[in-house]
Parts: sequence; C-alpha cells; structure tokens
Amino acid sequence: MKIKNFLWCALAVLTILSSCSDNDDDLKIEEELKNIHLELGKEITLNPDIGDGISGRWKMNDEIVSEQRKYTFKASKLGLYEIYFEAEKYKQAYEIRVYQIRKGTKESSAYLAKLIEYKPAPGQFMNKGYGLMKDAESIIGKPEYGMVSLGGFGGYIIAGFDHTILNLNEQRDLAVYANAFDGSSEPGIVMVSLDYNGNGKADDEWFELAGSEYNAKKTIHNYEITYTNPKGYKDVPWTDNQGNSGVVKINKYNTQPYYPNFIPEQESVTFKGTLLENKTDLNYDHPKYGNIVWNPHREWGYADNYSSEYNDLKANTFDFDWAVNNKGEKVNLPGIDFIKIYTSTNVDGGALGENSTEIMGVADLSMLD
Ligand SMILES: [Ca+2]
Ligand SMILES: [Ca+2]
Ligand SMILES: [Ca+2]
Repeated sequence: MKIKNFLWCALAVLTILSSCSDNDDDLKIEEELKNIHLELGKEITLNPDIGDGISGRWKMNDEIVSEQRKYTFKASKLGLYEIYFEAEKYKQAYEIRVYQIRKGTKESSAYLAKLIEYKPAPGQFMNKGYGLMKDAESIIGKPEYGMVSLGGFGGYIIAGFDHTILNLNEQRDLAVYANAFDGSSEPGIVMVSLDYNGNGKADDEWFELAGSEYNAKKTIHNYEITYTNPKGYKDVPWTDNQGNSGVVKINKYNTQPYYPNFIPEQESVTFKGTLLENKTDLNYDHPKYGNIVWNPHREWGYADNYSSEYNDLKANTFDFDWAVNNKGEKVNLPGIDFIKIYTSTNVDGGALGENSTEIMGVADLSMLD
C-alpha cells in the first residue's frame, strides 16, 4: 500500500514537472540587452517594447525600484547601472552608462594632448628609432615627422585628448595618421574609451571600433600571444592561445635586441586582442618592381592601412558608431576621451620583417577644416 502511494505520488510529480516544461516552451522570454548612454544630470524614460497591457516590476541591483509600466531613470553619480523590467513572461535588461563630457574650447587641441602608455610588442624597430619612448611622445600634437612603431601583434599605444571628442551623427569622428602606401598596409585596431569615472585616467571600459573584417571568418577574437625575451639580438619566440608558436625573426638591417627593453615585463609579455587574417604575399609579382613582399590593404576601419581614402588624407578615418563592447554588442558611444591602437596581425613579412603598425598622430575631425 505504501509503495503504491509512493509510486502514485512520483507519477504525479513527474506529470507536474513535464507539464511545467511544456509551459516553458510557450514562454516568450525577451532578454535583449539595451545599451544606453545618459549624460550626468539628464533623465531617460524606459518603456520596454514587449506589448501593451503587461504589468511587471523594475529592478536595479536586484531591488525593486518601481512597479509601473514605464520607469524614469536619473543618476546623481557616474557609473554603469544595470536595470531590468521583469514580468511573468518577459525580461528586458538595460545597461545604462552615465557619463560626463569635457567640452572643447577655442584653446583645445585638435590632436592628441597626452601620451598615457606605450607598450610595443617585439619587433625590428624596438630600442632604436621608431621604437623608443621619445618616438611614442612624437604622436602628441600635429603629425609632422615623428612616428612610432607598435611592434608585432598586440603592441599598443594609449593616448588622450584635452577634451571629449563627440560622436558626430553619420560622420567620421577621428583620423589616425600613419605611413601606409600601396602594398604596405600594417593594420592596427583602434579602441576608444570615455572617462566614465571622471578621474582623468584611462582606466575605464574600452570599445573596439569594428572595422571591415570584424565579422570575417578568419578573424580571431580574444586572441592571445606571449613573447619571451631571448635577451640580446636573437629571434624572439612566441606562443599563442590557438596552439601555435613561432619567432619574430631578426634581420641583418637591425642588429639590436628586438624585445623592448623599457617595458616592465622583462621575462615575457602577453598581449590580447582581435587578430586579423594574414594576407601578406611573400612572392607578389609586381608589374613594375618584380618579385616583392606585398602587404595588401583592408577595406576600412584600420590604422596604417592604405584604404581608398588614405592617399588623399594620409590617414584613416573612424566613426564612433562602429564601437562594440567585448561581447560584440553595439554601444552607441556619445564621445571619447582616450584612444588605444594596437598591431592586429601576427605576420612574418620575410625580407620586410614583421608587420607592425606605425602611427604619426591622431586628430579630432570636427576641429579640422
Ligand atoms: Ca560619428
Ligand atoms: Ca577614468
Ligand atoms: Ca606601416
């Protein structure tokens, strides 16, 4: 008798469970994340687009903040706020970044005002011309003669402006000057950041400006490479998180150590980022110059890249509307305070040495004629 009862109960439980899961299949769960930027002191009314007549509650940090259908949000402090609207069958999440801008004045510079960090990867120009701290400083102000090399994949430079560069509607916002020419493109990825916490430091979330190859099949996101210091004028070994290994080769034209001797990491250094496909042709048959190494350009959205606009501008232009977060979601940036540029290929260019992005300067396009 007891066993019979138990079996009946067990059957009843199973039935309830399976009917619950049937119901689950019918639920419409809306979990699309809305990325919103809100200027400090301003307010926004959130109204989830999940049909009329649905009541629910608003939560912030897991605490209920409203039980109305619409919710007006205003923050008195800078920062990232995670808010969601929750109803029986729906959930709509919002990420609100509350920011402030530093308005430009007549005295503002159109060009970079401050070098924040220079951490190049190993390369043939390290520890000599184009690969010294003074070269990094040369990208401040109007681009003239100075130029900096970022070395192999991942090597980067971080710099800031004396004002927030606003995102112009349906226009390019930024120009990056480099030394590309036809057959000599060494694409660098541009990342941007707003001083969200208002401390003047580049310690805030970075966004990649997604170029033409961001979604390409052979692009590897979250690529990581580690270079080991061979101590001296020797090939620099590397390993990556794809199971590959190799060396940054030394050549006879540059006979100094290729591992940068001024970065804090003197045993090994790891760089992370988006890796673009190696498109270098080591045996390109040029109609005029014969057999040469050819580094072709990418369509758009990279620095040191001979794209269609490059010959006229001596620069590549960028739109903050291309910004994506580390999940690849568009972020609707209102402007930026900081820029980071890194070499986005891991290429042994034969006689030309490794591919390394070079930079001469960066400009706020709204301030140029
Ligand atoms: Ca824009
Ligand atoms: Ca900051
Ligand atoms: Ca170059």
